[in-house]
Amino acid sequence: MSDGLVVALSGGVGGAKLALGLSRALPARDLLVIANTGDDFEHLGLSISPDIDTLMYALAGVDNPATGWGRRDETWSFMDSIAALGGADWFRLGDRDLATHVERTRRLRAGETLSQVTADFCRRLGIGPRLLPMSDDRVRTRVQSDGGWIDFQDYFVRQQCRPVVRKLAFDGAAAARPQPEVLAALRGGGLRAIVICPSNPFISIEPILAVPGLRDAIAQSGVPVVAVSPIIGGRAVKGPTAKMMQELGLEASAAGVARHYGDLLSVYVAEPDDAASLAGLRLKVVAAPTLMTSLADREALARVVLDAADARRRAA
Ligand code: FO1
Repeated sequence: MSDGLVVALSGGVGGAKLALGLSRALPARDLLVIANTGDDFEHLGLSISPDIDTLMYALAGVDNPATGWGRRDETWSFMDSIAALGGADWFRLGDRDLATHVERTRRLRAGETLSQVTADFCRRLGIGPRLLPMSDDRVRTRVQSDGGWIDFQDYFVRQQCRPVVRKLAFDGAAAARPQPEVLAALRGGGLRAIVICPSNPFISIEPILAVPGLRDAIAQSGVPVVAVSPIIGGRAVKGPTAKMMQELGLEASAAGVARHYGDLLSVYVAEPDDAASLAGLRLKVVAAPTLMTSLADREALARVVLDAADARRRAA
């Protein structure tokens, strides 16, 4: 008997930890993960989808535990050879990971959709839950800094998030069609909860919400929308979230993130110390440890999220 479908929105590393926790707390058929594709880019002639791959490797248990992205037990012969040839080596592509990009690029050129490629890769990796892109259409996150507009991976990796972020844009989002299965899942019956994983709200979750139809489908789903704060004590667990919030003139705190999501949220899960600062918000706040270092942490936080959603539904 299914308790209903859980739909999780996620970007890369931080979100993937909770997605893995959810995959261990739920039957495979009861979890659908929507991946951000705004980070995607063409590099060395390859179509690269970092957040899809980070989620895929995490769900398959083949992720690199040190970095959170790319594969474990990696070798770097390709990168060494590319550098020797004067090619770009700032975006590290391991030899095992390279196969994913080469085969995805080949299939996309052959006319497959990103969803079809992702579903087949997940099947071959033995992943049970559904992992789908937010859209099969091209969406590209761009960062406006003092020197002009920068492509996302150039900002995030090549320039290591140093540029000051003045504005973000999601090129193509307005014309992008929501991935059909994703939209059907959000609009269909049988939903239990919608989870916003602790990814960067601005560069990982916002692009998903910018795809026409998705934010409304979430807002009108009639089920609890539970977000986990990506900020602990004013600092992002990983990545540029806090720095970006300051640069965007927002309060870099758990409360600042909750305010950013606004009335989309029903429940917000944050560290006990941060939960106190959230008291003023008209939002159900659940205090819990949100730092996920072990697999047990990932599962525990997933259960906190699911329990909070179920409690919310009973109270409604
Ligand atoms: N992030 C880095 O900071 N440095 C890298 O060299 C790098 C390579 C890379 C390769 C494949 C992949 O799927 C992700 C990779 N990432 C790298 C992470 C990626 O830039 C970010 O995870 C997302 O785009 C933001 O969440």
